[in-house]
Amino acid sequence: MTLARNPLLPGCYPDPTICRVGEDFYLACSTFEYFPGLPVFHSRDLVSWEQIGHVVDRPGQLDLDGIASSGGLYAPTLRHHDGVFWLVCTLVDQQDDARGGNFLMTATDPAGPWSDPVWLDADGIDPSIFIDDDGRVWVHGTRRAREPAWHDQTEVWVRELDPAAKELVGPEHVVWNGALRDAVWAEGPHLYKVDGTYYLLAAEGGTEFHHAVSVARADRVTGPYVGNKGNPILTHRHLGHGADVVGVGHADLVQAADGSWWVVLLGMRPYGGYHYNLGRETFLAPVVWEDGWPVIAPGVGRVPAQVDVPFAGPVRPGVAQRCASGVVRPGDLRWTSLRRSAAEFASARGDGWDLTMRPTTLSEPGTPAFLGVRQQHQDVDVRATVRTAPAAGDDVGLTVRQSEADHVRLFVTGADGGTGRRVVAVHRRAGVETVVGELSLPGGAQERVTLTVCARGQDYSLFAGVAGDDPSPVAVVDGRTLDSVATGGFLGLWIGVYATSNGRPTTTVAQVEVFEYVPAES
Ligand code: 6LW
Repeated sequence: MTLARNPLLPGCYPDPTICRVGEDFYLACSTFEYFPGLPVFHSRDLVSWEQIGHVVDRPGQLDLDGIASSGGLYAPTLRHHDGVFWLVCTLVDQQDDARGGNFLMTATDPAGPWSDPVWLDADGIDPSIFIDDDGRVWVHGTRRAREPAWHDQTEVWVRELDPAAKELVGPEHVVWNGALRDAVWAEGPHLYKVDGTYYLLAAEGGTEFHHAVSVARADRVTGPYVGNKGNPILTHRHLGHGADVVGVGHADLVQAADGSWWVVLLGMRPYGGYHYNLGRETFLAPVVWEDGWPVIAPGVGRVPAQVDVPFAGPVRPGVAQRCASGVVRPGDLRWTSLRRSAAEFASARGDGWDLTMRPTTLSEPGTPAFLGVRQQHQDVDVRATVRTAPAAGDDVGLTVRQSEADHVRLFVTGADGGTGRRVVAVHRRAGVETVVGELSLPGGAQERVTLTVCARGQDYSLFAGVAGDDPSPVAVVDGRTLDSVATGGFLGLWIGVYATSNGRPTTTVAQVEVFEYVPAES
């Protein structure tokens, strides 16, 4: 027996999409304003996953400049046909509807390089792609209903794609509005063909507590689709807010080479009250077919904590995403910057980075000198040792980030006027900043300083000290102010390093000697 532990991908890996090529599975997720975007994972057994690259990973491929937090890259769909990987996705700019839209990228190697985007003549979000047995290609997606019968009613549309021209052609068919009356946000649609019948799997209820998965089927790809009387076929909303996993939805089906069926989907794990700081994570569940309908987690009816994957061999140690602990070195695919490549401001030095300080701050929708990783564990210590001689107003430090408006900063800065240095902790909450702790630092300007974020449940304890000395406590921040339940948006937390001159011209280079991510034993 080989058990997959849920979540498959802990931390902010929402809106999973999966496809299989022979014995190999590939999976991608949303990444919003982070760069590189759309991570691609590989597995041979659905149990252990290894990131192999990103779809959006080079300057000039896709413009994320100025995209506000929780905008950017929404809900991709990944498919494979005749040696080519197809990915459709949406670039969302919540401040400018005219920017972005739905696009198609292709690759022959899922690790990349991926093509530049081909923009599709389709509005809305959550595009998906289905290649029929006859080779015809059908794109589908969701948008607000043209004539809504209720608030937040959406409609799923289907339209053919000319695969050579990569253009939508022919009539558009509106095929679905959700299974239940007043069903909001019928989204994340995916079409499949099983034993000659077309199936539409879609989320509804919104990507929060009421999230659910529904399914419909039709004799023709363009419908009409008839909903399963058992809809929704999966939801956790009936488990209440105290459930260990909530908000399950946005599912994608896949059949393994041995004929078994599986689904990946997103869910959230609240802790310290109804707060999910790790964001929407990727989960796995088994599927069987009964009377021509998929049944998710038969006999259980919810996302299980562990999933037996009979066809999987022994889990290859060291590959699973969850084992990532210790020094996070340059080149680790977990590193992300904001909106543009970190190559603009960061260069690897040993186990760490040289960050060329920028005037841009974390509080604006730009590209500050920031590099971070997802918070993937409830209890974790993140430590960074920095070496800098900051002038007053030059900040180098650690941040726990939800968005420009909501984050915590623990940083070393030059003391006003003098040659000393101090450590300051700031909590930015809905755009309002509060200094929550300060510490004067002894020693000369070039001393090495170790900054630590110690997350235990919803207590984020901040420490600082000259490297090698016992760290001193600086502040404790309540994590319940940082998750998307408290702040809105679609993201889980990132923890990373940053350097800023707070709007002033600068040539300062801050050295991050080492960055460690160490989950606490639980
Ligand atoms: C995505 C939608 C959703 O486009 O949240 O999970 C949006 N549901 O399908 C952003 O992740």
